Amino acid sequence: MTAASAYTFIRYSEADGVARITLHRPDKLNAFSDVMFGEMRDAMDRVEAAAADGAVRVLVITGAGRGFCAGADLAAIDPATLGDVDLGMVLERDYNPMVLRLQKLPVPVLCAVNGVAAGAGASLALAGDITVAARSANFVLAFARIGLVPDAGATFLLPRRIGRARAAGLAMLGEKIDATTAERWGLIWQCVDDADFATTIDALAARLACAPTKALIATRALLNCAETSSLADQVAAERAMQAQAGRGADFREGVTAFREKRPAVFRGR
Ligand code: T3D
Repeated sequence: MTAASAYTFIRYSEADGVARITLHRPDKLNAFSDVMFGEMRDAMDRVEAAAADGAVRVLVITGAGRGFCAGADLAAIDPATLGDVDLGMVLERDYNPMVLRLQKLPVPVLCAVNGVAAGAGASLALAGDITVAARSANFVLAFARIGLVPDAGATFLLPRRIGRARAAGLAMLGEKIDATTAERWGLIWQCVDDADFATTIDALAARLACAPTKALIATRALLNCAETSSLADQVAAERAMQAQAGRGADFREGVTAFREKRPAVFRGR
């Protein structure tokens, strides 16, 4: 079943268990705007609603045109108000809830980085569960170039993915790294040739749409709490999550399929 709808600055569709949000402001490399944030909130409401009845089991986020997302819309800033606007409030209202909510969605989030990901656009690219980039894409922590600090979770995610030295280099020098380097450094899961990008994303999304969704979401929660917990706390958390997974229909199906030497058919329960 396919359902698609157009907002102003994003496109949203659902088909075969896959929800897709396409940032759609290609002439501005999909820079964020107030309207886009509102549309993202609405789209995430829809993902949650569709996930509740099992119609959606993965969310793909990508960009239209040659960019993934260029971060904050710098053109929208009124030069007369520079220095007067509380950017902290802007983060609190728009960026932080978006990033935090992505990590709370009941389905895995696949960020498909089709082109440049800059500033908070790079943060968004890292905020999903799995990030795959086209070889021509690149990542630039552009914040220092305009006198800002990295935001939207970048200072949390970057050092954990690539280590402090590389995180500091990227954030303080504001240099671009290409997708091949991003993969080599462990910033993203995979970099694929442009010609294979769309099919790779579709195949990965289809695979995640047939995965044991609840177990994947519990895995995300465990990976997230591992960032700050002790080994003792972490094995306790694994115990609790595994107890839950062990009662799930997908575990029964997984073991049955293994014994019957056939592929498992997971229902995400
Ligand atoms: O206020 C708040 O919201 C606080 C939160 C801040 C979070 C942040 O994200 S701060 C960081 C903001 N982003 C940037 O600083 C990135 C700015 N863009 C660039 O550095 C470059 O455009 C890129 C490295 C991303 C790509 O370079 P390139 O050469 O491939 O493309 P381009 O020619 O620079 O850009 C193409 C068009 O997109 C161009 O428009 P034009 O001149 O053809 O009409 C350019 O102005 C526009 N564009 C690119 N980035 C933005 C943008 N328009 C508005 N805002 C942008 N961020």
